[in-house]
Amino acid sequence: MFGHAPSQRKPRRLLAILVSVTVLTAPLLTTSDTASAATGTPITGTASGRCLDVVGQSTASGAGINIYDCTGNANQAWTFTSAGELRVYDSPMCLDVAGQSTTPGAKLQIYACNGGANQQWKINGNGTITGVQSGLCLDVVGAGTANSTLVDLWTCNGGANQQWKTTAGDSQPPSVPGNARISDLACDSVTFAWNAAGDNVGVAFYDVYHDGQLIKSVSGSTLSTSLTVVPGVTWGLYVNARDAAGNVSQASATVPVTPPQCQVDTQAPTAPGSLTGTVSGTTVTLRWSASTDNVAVKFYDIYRGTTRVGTVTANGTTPPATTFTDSGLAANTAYTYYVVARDAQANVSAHSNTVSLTTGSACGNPVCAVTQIATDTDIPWGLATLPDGIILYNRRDAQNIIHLNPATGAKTDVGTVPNVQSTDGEGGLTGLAISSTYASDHWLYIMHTSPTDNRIVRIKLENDRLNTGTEQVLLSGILRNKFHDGGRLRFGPDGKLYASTGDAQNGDNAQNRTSLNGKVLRLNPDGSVPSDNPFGNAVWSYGHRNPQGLAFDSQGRLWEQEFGNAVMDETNLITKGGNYGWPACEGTSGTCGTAGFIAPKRTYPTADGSCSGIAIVRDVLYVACERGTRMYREVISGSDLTNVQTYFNGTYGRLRTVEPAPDGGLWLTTSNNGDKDSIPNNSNERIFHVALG
Ligand SMILES: [Ca+2]
Ligand SMILES: [Ca+2]
Ligand SMILES: [Ca+2]
Ligand SMILES: [Ca+2]
Repeated sequence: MFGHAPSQRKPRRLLAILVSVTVLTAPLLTTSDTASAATGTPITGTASGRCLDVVGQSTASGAGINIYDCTGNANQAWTFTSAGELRVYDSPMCLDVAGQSTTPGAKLQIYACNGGANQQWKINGNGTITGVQSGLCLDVVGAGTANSTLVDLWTCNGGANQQWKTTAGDSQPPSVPGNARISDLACDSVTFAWNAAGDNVGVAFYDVYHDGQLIKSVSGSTLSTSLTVVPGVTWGLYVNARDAAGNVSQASATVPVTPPQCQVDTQAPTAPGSLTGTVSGTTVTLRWSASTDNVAVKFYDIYRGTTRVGTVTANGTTPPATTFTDSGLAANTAYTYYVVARDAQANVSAHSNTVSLTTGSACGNPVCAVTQIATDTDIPWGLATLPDGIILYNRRDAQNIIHLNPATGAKTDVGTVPNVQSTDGEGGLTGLAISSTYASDHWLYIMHTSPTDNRIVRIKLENDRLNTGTEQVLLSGILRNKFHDGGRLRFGPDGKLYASTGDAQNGDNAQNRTSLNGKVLRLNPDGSVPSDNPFGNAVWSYGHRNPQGLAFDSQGRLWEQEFGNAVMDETNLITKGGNYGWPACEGTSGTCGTAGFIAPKRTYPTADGSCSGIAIVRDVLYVACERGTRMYREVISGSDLTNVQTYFNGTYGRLRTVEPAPDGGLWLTTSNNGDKDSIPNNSNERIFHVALG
């Protein structure tokens, strides 16, 4: 009866790899048992988690239909055709209602495809599959969930035994929800609404986000929802449509919202007291006593002379710290400091007392002098150093690459990268890496968003100009979205090119090893897939949400930095084929105990983190954080990160990219303005050199 023998056919995965890794189609085809690769995709019962299955793997007309453990075998591989058929097997048979019955309880079978109305089906946005002739639902008999429970037709009743998840016939995402808008803005709530998106099958859900963070998902019939918001805090709201097959639309336009305060507060905090400081080499550490406020102290601003050099921030209901470290000062120099307190409504206290401190004769600290080497009106993203010490960096929204002499600050535009399109969010011209054999081949490796996808290309830099005629697309088809576009490139000591890709705002992509999204990818320099990759495609590790940092330590191990959703971010030590848990697990929050999930080496509350780039110098990890407006220094000790220290907290604002500099120090870039839009040159950013002790 069952006949579910071990696979007589290759798993479907092979086919999906061939589709998703476009550059590799030919080589794999020649080495694979393509004749036995089943076409089609599974149809999974929501209640049972089991697959719609032809009983006994029979290919004979009249063979029945049941649910069974998903095997990837050909008797579970369905193709939804434009005629509304659900075909199975390579010599196709059709899902068929026996005797053309339209009565509840009608038997399902396979039968030679004949175009009959009893072989036509509708895959609905609510997860049901209905017969066109009968209007009845595909139904697991008796709401059973066990292997070999038969499937028949029954009156649609909304039961979970009538809901199916399938990508059969639907790889087409919904259209973009239109006219995103807000109304009824109050201090702690707002109504967010949009126009319905279209889809070839039906919109199953709308996913509502702010700034890359999923707030909630609502049903496909819902076109407005009330959101809880934070008084005084600006969010960018948007919505994506998702169909039952898991295809996610591009995002709506972003609607900014800044709720008013619930109660007006005009009373400033008390002045911070008892400011003292200690000096170690060229580093000053300040301490003071806490201020009080009628509501709450939210920030302390630290001034050196008359310049604000840092801000420490409250985290939820935890008050801000009362200490600050000012690093990278000049030697033998006197500095004066004071501190002020601020509440959430910008009431500023009187100054604390002032302290004067004189630095030592030399930097004896891990982090020494910070020198600004350039400014930019766009977002510096990928940054790399050429063999001659010249910096190249990508301008994310302006879409060009700049040649920067760090000694003089002189900048030259080496050219615009073709076919770049930002996403009114995080996409654009992102990762940059230089060929390990650059002196002879002049290749620049570039990751960017295009109008259709994210992709990795290489272009030769010749005579200090991008020769766009040499462009080669190494890997395309990495899904894009407004946020979660990943974007970092890094060559490993093994000569392979590693890339970090976001989940394109669809967590299912991260666990799908045939998807290029939510991954660390690994390619040969010519874009082909290394023969020792774990899954036969470009995927090196999976279960990632939005990784934007990659760096190798002295043992050749790969470290990765990844944005979480609303709870925590993470630093991971990447292993071949590893599963890092997203979307079930965010950092150490959620369903993280699942066998095979690899835990992060360190997590960060998103308010203290939201870190993008990482660099490793002498086995110390440096982490550049955006929302956390700081750089972490973390010592790699064995497989752990120890002696974690925070630098530049609020001194330079949001930090994007940190890279090793040729002199043993770091390059460090900011990302303060215009980094959530597609508008070029609306930023005011800085590039620093950081000397390390
Ligand atoms: Ca669709
Ligand atoms: Ca107050
Ligand atoms: Ca993880
Ligand atoms: Ca911009």
